[in-house]
Amino acid sequence: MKPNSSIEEWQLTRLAGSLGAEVHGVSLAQAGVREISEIKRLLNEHMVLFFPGQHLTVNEHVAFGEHFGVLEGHPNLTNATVHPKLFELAASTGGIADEWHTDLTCQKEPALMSILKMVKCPLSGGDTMWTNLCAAFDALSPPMQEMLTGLTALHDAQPHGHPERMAVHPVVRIHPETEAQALYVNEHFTRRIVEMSAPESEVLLRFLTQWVQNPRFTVRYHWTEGTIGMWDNRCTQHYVLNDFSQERVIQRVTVTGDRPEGEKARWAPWTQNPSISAMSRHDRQLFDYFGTPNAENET
Ligand SMILES: O=C(O)CCC(=O)C(=O)O
Ligand SMILES: [Fe+2]
Repeated sequence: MKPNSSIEEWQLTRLAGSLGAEVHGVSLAQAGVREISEIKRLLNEHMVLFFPGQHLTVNEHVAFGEHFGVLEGHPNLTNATVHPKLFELAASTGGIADEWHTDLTCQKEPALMSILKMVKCPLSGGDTMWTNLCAAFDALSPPMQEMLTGLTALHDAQPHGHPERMAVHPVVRIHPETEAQALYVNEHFTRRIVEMSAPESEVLLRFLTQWVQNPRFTVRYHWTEGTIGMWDNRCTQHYVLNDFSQERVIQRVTVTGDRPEGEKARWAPWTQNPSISAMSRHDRQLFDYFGTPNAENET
């Protein structure tokens, strides 16, 4: 990569109406304070950014990530062979994230940002899609918005074999920097609306997790090797298209997050109104998290 041109000379192309931009004219390996602060500003505006042709080494990738905060390993994947702060996903060993998700919302403090290097990709297929969770929230009707801001949801790591790893987050998350409201539930990790009965929760979650997939909120990116993609996990979800047969390998660093902020729940968890019946089995996970009725609520 050529040395950095001045920020005024970077070329930025928006990739869709809702989110996503590709940036040329910057060498991420040489990014200093001014470049990093401009990248943060652009990320707040576009939510996901792509920098083609960077070809960062593992150490450059880790160093670039460290400009944005403390890096964390992946709690559910043990691939420390490359670098303790970087993990690799290869399609041939099942590393295809073909379900819509925000990274690691099963944690109390979900990752703030993920920075991916496309190491090896098929010539066609294997694109990744992102969706803008603020646009998805804004497009809902006022009564739906009003109800959702008073709810919380339970997330778990069941898809990674750890249903006992749970966290409760607001259904509508307030972005700490832009203060925008984001619809913060996803089909991979979100299991239950805490304040609703199981059948109500199921219907509402199905609607919301499908709503965020509406094409008008999304961008789809076709990768080339050496591209760096970075996204803000506080206001997006993503999905990998499982439509390829050749090898696809990514390496990723993850910036540690903070506790998602939102309005306080306006209703008690469903566990506060227990009536023992055939339906009670659907509430078992809520009891595991909140304990017996009237126990202190952690959220
Ligand atoms: O492979 C990709 O494009 C994204 C994979 C993914 O979900 C992630 O790195 O968080
Ligand atoms: Fe992901």
